[in-house]
Amino acid sequence: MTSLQALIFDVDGTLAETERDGHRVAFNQAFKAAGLPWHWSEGLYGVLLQVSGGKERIHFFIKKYAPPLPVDRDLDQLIVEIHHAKTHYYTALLKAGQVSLRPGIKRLINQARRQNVRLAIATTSRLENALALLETALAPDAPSWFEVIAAGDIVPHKKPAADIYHYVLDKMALAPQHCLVIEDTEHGLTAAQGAGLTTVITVNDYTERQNFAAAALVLNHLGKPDQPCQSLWGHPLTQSYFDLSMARSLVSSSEPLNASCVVKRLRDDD
Ligand code: XBP
Repeated sequence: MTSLQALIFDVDGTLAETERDGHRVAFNQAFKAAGLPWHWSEGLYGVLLQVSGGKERIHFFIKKYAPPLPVDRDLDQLIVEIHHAKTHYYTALLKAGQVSLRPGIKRLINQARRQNVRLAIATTSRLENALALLETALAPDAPSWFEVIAAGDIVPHKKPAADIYHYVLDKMALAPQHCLVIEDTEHGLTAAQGAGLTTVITVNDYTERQNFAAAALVLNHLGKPDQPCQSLWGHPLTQSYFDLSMARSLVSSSEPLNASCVVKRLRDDD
């Protein structure tokens, strides 16, 4: 039987809804500060999200939409500067407490820590952003709970390439069949699947229409006592939240999801 040894979390959209009111807002602040008349609306940002990584997203925007550009500037250098400023605005937003965790994230992480299930992060975003989110939304020492925090340019190819997940597996010296990934996008699923990892998807407004046929389970969120989750694809749920017993069932070859699980009572701080 295969045993669950680690949970690997994506960050943006999975740990917290960071894209629309976080990254997008910070990009717009950086454009304004650079004197550029660019604005990424919520709708446009949904299109731009098909490209992972902030610098790559700006490149894609310029190529696809040909916005006004300063004539006397090196484009690559300009993008690096905008992205640097954007990181500053984004982390300031997190530090101002603007972003909170999605339902059930804190509970699942706490349960994993209590049961010695190892934890890791695999994100396309910059390391500063991932650390700031963990520190502000989870706990000041939360980064130390994660054995590996793989972020941004640490690998040559961002999601949907599998590089970031191969990197995490390598660092943790784990085989993919002992891990479960929590993701929110098709790109993330493709990346995890490319590394042979079983994946649970928690959708959000930007990703709910994407193709998650390769996921083990698709939920609206992980669920918590006063906010039960719903299964959108995979297995019908017989409990109101996703927990380690379900994670174990998903990675185990001999234990399919138990349809007779009962709703459990959770502590409020879970
Ligand atoms: C989300 C992303 C990132 C952020 C921007 O990554 O695609 O590009 O939107 O991050 P993930 P940076 O879902 O893998 O966490 O500006 O720091 O690149």
